[in-house]
Amino acid sequence: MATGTARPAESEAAGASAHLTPDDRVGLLRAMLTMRGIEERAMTLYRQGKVPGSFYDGYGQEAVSAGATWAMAPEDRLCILHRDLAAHLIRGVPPARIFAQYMGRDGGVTGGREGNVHFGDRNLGCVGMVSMLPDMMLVAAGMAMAFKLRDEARCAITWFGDGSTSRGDFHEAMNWAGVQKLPVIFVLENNQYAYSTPTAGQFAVNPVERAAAYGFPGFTVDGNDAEAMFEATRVARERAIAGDGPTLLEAVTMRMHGHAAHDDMKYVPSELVEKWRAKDPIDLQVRRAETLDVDVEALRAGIKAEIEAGVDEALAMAMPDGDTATDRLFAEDEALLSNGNGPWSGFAHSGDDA
Ligand SMILES: Cc1ncc(C[n+]2csc(CCOP(=O)(O)OP(=O)(O)O)c2C)c(N)n1
Ligand SMILES: [Mg+2]
Repeated sequence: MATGTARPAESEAAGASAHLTPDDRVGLLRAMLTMRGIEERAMTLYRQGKVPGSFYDGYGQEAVSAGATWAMAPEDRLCILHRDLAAHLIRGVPPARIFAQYMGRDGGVTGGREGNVHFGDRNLGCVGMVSMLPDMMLVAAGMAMAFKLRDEARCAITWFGDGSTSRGDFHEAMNWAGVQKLPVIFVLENNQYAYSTPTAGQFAVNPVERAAAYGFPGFTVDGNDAEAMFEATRVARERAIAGDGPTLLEAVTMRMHGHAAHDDMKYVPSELVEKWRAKDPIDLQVRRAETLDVDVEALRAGIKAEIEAGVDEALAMAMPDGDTATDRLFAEDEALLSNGNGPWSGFAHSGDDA
């Protein structure tokens, strides 16, 4: 089974995929700028005491969720983790609902039942994550099993961190997916740390190499290049839809902030952070957009205005009615999961609910 590095870009401006239109390439930049802008603004709200609990972000990792989600069709299903906000945005969750989610408002995705980590809009094909890591690998494999049994041309994807590769659930999901040739994509978000544990303390052999032992390919991808992430995921999806089984993608990136807002990450050498700052995924996509004659400053200004409007909208929303706390614990006469937007031009057609 293949293990290796997904094809690098021929040149920075040319990008990493012939399957992206200029609009797609700007769309990827927009998604990443929106993710970063929302998370930076939300950190301020957190410090003002308006976001309960803690606050987790994906600063510097925006390309991993943006690029991979761009390759997914509306009828595909996503298990999104705590540093993957761009996936929610691309599937169609607007900034106001994200801020409302973080602040526990009625208009948030879970209507005040969770904060900034465990949520997913099932009406957009997104499954809210459970905290035990990496259990969403098993959920994604289960959904892929259903697609296979129903003979549907659909695919499931999930993200998980380097830390969770040491758990038994990783083995179970990889093994079953390999045995059954399930249409599932596993994205290992290798951001060098699991809380304070560096990868050197996590595994002796890079987990991307384990894919071969389960009978399917594993590829290392530049996780700070949204177009490379898109291309690797597009290929993995085509393989899944063709019935050839799963793919493991190792997205190499860096956790640029602490594990969460409370963590000053004193244990991370500052030279390492600075080395990765020079490889910022947004800077790369900005340089590409400039070769397409995009007015990046106007794009940034428009996104900033959307974010501020989203904050105002969310702040004006009511807190949930406490009497509804036990509502929605069980599914009642409603579709469990509906489709998302999947705006990649190859999926311009949007399927009906399923
Ligand atoms: C089974 C399990 N053990 C411990 C935790 C607590 N925990 C939450 S996030 C985290 C670190 C995860 O690191 P990694 O998988 O590398 O993801 P990252 O946060 O770096 O994106 C830990 C230990 C958990 N959620 N689940
Ligand atoms: Mg990690």
